[in-house]
Amino acid sequence: MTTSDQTADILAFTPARPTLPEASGIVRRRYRTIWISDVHLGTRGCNADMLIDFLDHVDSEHMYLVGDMIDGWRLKKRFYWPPSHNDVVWRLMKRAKRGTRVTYIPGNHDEVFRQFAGLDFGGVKIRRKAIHTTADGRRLLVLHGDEFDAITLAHRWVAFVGDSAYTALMVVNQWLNVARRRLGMPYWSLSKHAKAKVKNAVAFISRFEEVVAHAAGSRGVDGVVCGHIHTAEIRQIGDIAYYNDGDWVEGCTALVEHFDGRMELLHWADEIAAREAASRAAAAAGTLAA
Ligand SMILES: [Mn+2]
Repeated sequence: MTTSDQTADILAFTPARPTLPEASGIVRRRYRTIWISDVHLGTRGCNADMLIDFLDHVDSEHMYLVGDMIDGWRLKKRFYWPPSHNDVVWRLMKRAKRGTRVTYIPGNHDEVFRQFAGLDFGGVKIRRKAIHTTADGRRLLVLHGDEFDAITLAHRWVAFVGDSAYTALMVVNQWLNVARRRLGMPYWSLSKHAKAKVKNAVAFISRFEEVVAHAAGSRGVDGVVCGHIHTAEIRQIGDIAYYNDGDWVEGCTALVEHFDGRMELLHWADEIAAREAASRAAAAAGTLAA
């Protein structure tokens, strides 16, 4: 079975209804734009449950899927596609149907979709890159970021992020965090420890950010949004605003644009922890009142 057969299968598997229905009775937070990437559907490391929670709590006029949404490399080795991964695809397709302008920019792990660049699928525009104009009139180049692997060597960090030892670590991380949540403890991230394990990971990452910003500058835009290195960031580099929306393997972050053009990184594990703390406080107050 080829990767593109499997890709076609995934799209065919996407059911009329999600296994987990969309959460009802939630007033969704509205943003002008949402960027997410590096979801790696088709791997055990993917935090699909947290992404589903995110998708059920937010809405936007524009949405960019900035690559590595599906991990074709991993799927080729071993087919792994639990119902929650279908639910993510279902929710993204549903948004496009509801009128969100969705642009999908395939990355290196889902490069099989790059052959469809220029086409529209179910209201989703597939492109190699895009220009997004913010509410305050800034032009942002949106691309995945693997284009710069050869120059930056950041792929050494990404290769570590993609290898089986790291994936195993992430599975442990998930179990650990399920346990921590049951105990009312906040999400604990392994990324600092993981980065310390790869010699020069921090140098690769900052070099990547500078090379991408420089490339954006030479294209005459005001900023750049990318993913790929699983390191969320908002950083001014010379005249260029550098934005990285992070990942949903470990960081569980999204980049959002508010209606005035202001940009923000959302750390969804922190948002869930804050929501749960608030509901515990409300329950405790209710108990006291009664
Ligand atoms: Mn990538």
